[in-house]
Amino acid sequence: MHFDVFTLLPEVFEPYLAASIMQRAVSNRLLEVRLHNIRDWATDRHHTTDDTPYGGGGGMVMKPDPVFSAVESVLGNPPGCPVILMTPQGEPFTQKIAMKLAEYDHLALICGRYEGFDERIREHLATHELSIGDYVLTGGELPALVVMDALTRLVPGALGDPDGATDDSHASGLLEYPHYTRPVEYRGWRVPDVLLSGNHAEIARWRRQQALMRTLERRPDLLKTAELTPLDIKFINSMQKEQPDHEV
Ligand code: 9D3
Repeated sequence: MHFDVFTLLPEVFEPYLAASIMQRAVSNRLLEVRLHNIRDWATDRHHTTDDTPYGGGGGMVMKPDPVFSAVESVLGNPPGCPVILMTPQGEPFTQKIAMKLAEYDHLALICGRYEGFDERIREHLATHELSIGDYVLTGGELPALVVMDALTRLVPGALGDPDGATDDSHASGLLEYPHYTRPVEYRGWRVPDVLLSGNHAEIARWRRQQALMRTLERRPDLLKTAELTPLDIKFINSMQKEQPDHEV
């Protein structure tokens, strides 16, 4: 997987890339991240990358020329790979989108500062627009790292673990069951007896029920698309008789 990142703050990527599992993927030649400072393509004396909005109003807008020049000089015209614009107006990023994007071996990511991009960047340069959720950040750099991190762990071998992210495919679309490790008692809080029983069928049933309860409590929206067996549905219905405050 190869990323070209266009940003006004390339230095913010370096410590995360150097410290995380992403570094190992870089060392193993499974991942390559090239950082490009959009300011290097600003041609005026002050290397201006933003300007005031036509029509007035507050805030500053990313100028088109430095962004087009940066992307086209690195990737050509047309760029030849998807060009993803990180923007609060983009499609909400999900694991499904991550899996789709992981099919490409080369992606460009554009990060903005200021209030937004000149519309011509979205219309004539970007092929995709992504948001990472409904909260306001100061720029697209953390969102770009989030997207690269999620895609990196989908690159075969990048997790080190031989099963790796393929294990995600065993996920049923439910929240996870509770995990415990040693000691069996910590500050008087005991690990549930069922997990110490050695009865693997019983453990599997308990974990499934915990996952279903937790999903019903915290993310009932997920139950609409989760893969549920008739037994799961029976269990959920019995839960709802006890605590009927959730819509499914
Ligand atoms: C006044 C309207 N604001 C939009 C909510 C303007 C604005 C605020 C912050 C425009 C850009 C930004 C900086 N954020 C991003 O560039 C960004 C982002 C985000 O803030 N949240 C979630 N995903 C993303 S992707 C890029």
